[in-house]
Amino acid sequence: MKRISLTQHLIEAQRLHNSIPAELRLLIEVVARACKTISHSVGKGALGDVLGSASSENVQGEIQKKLDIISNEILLQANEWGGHLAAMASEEMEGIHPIPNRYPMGEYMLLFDPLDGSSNIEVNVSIGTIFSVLKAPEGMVTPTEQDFMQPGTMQVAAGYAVYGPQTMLVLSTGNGVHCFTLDREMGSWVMTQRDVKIPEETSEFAINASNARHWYPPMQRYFEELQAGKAGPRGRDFNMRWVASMVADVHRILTRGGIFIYPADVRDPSKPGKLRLMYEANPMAMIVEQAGGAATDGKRRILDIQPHALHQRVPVFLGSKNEVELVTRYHTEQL
Ligand code: AHM
Ligand code: MG
Repeated sequence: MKRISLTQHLIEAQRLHNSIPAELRLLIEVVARACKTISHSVGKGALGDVLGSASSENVQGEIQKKLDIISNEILLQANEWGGHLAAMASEEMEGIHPIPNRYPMGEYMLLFDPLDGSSNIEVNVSIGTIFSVLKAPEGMVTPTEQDFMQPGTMQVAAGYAVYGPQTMLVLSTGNGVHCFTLDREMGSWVMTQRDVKIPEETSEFAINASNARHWYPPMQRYFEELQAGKAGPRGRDFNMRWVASMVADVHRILTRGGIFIYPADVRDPSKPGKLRLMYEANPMAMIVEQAGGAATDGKRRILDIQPHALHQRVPVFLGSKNEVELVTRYHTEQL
């Protein structure tokens, strides 16, 4: 296979299909460059003094890790000055981050989870960055939180970087999903998989089963049937994997199929699930759908959800189509 770089891929997509406007291409390249910088910091570990907790909490009341803050800063600084953005929003910041007046304002808005899977930092397990790109509403002068309240179908690009044994960037601009591996010597992103597709059938699931006793009945039923294996109603055995980094779990599903679930549970109805719609569920749902999979909140398509708050949480069921449809049916049958 003739290797092409991320830049070449984006320029060709712009030229041949006119699918990527020049400003969006610039934006993606800047995000990709920031991910390279984050990957470098992650790779330094203790040598770079980047491990451990910072002495602060984020808006969700979670203790921030040093790398959460470093990664957030890297993304903010990289994206402020290019003239392609109007505002940014991050899982690690309470409010939106409008582009400072000293820089020109562009037509896109960027949302990100700067460092997903933070609990895995110290144990040297894969972590990542997730991002989503929206267009600023027509005629917007001063960006507000309200301008970000667009359903996931409005995303013009989404992707993630996974910092694992290899650093990879997975991207969709609405024309399939393509994967790029970071060539560490050359410092460039090289396409290593084009138009990835998730198998429709799977016998592998990813869920934090330690929460099982708190789940609602449809989820309990689905899980019990998976566990029953060959002898149960599903008639086959299922394997389980849970990395506790959504990027790593989704990347596995993209590679060999599977279903990823973070359901709501009975503990705190104001927090339906753990994952955030704008920074995690929406971008991953776009990637998964573009790869032929499905993504729901148990009842509806995630990409159709009209957001009402920047940091809102949603239950997430995504991956191989047949499995996502089945567990979604179990939930909707109960309505
Ligand atoms: P984070 O963005 O604060 O790292 O939290 C999100 C992560 C996901 O990557 C992962 O799927 C999930 O939290 C793991 O949760 P749990 O610790 O309950 O297994
Ligand atoms: Mg996260």
